Amino acid sequence: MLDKVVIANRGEIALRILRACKELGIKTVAIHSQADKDLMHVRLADEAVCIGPAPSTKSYLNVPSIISAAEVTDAVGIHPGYGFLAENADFAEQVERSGFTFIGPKAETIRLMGDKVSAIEAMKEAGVPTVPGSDGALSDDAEEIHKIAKRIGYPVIIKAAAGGGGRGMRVVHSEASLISSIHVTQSEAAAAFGDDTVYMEKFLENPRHVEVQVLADGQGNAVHLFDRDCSMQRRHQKVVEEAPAPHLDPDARAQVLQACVDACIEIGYRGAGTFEFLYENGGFYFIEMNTRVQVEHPVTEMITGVDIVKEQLRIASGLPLSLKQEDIKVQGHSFECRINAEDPKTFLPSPGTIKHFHAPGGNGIRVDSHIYNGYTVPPHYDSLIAKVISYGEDRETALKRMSIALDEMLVDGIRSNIPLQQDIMNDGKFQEGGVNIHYLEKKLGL
Ligand code: MV4
Repeated sequence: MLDKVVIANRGEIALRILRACKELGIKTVAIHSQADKDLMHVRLADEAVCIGPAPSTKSYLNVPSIISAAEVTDAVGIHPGYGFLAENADFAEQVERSGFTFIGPKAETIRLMGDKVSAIEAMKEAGVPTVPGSDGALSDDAEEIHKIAKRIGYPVIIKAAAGGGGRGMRVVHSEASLISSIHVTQSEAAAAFGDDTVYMEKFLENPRHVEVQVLADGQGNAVHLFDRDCSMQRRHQKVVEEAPAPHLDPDARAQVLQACVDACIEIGYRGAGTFEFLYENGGFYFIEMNTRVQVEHPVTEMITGVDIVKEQLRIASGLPLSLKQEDIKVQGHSFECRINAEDPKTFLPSPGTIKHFHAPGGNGIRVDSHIYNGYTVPPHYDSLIAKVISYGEDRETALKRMSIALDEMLVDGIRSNIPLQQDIMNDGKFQEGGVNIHYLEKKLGL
């Protein structure tokens, strides 16, 4: 097992990683910005190193500072969490070149998945169902582009190869605006990512966002941990997630789960990963792969009993997967509500001091949070302050427990989206399950 790990993140996920390390007997190093010296995990870690000023570019994104922190503390591994440097292939490479273990996939895998064109190509090759599309980057031959769009059929969507997570996309409804839309997407991509490569897909109008969690050891073993539905989102920010994804076609689901496992083995995947799909009319269409632990991983942990972060640490230690697919069963249902320090109506961030925090509890409730009475939410980072996770033997029970938990929860001194989450739990269509990615924005009148 790894002897000592640097936790290269902050907030709830830093605390989540710290707890997993402690369970495995791994020593911990918290690295933090000047604004984050009072974070919960900084107090609880064996050692703490301040790596720079508040802005993330000077701290959590500062690669030399992070590697130096690992050097001066004699750490052997670095866990990137999510966000920040978690999917930066150059970072993973530098970590390994400096003699440390990057807790995640090989740098080349991160690079393969970071380029959406190569990711889709690799997955299609491995037998994962993809969206009908250009099968590669678009050339600058207008005639050829028009041919591709005609074959796919309008509407189509133009996406930046270096984009992902909703950045650098444009929907095209007819031939008239195709070429100009491609040019705009290309210049935006060049400005945002320094890469103007774009590709084309059929635009699916009312899909759900369903994703598949996998674990692989890079030694020929891989398993899936079933699926999650993350369709409840606003402006590409997930608001509620659940596992398993409700009301899926059972045959299509079984096929896609197996395809994800096969693809992991095919590409030699290592670590935890997520295959993102659009799900429409009973079919799955791969769009992207995430090569990190995700915010919503707890709902999968609740229904499978597998500790995903501990598995990441075991895999990074070189241990073969101990889990067998036939031993992993879905038991019950789980929801996650993301609690943000933001105005529930305007969605504007609401940093400040939490005068009073009361966490919900009871049967089937888990709270992953770093906040405490008197904690000040800094304005410099994202506004996630807690994840309330519910579990029940069925979906209805899990939903009921979530609703009760949200009523119990108290966050005083700053504004939070708890009222919005309560609204969602009371929504009839949400209660039925299976709403699409546009549902929440329509409900909010966006
Ligand atoms: C799409 C799509 C419809 N058709 N691709 C947005 C984020 C990025 N991961 C991919 N996204 C989409 N790709 C095709 N061919 C609709 C979206 C999309 C979306 C996807 C998942 C969750 C929320 C979304 C919100 C708007 C658009």
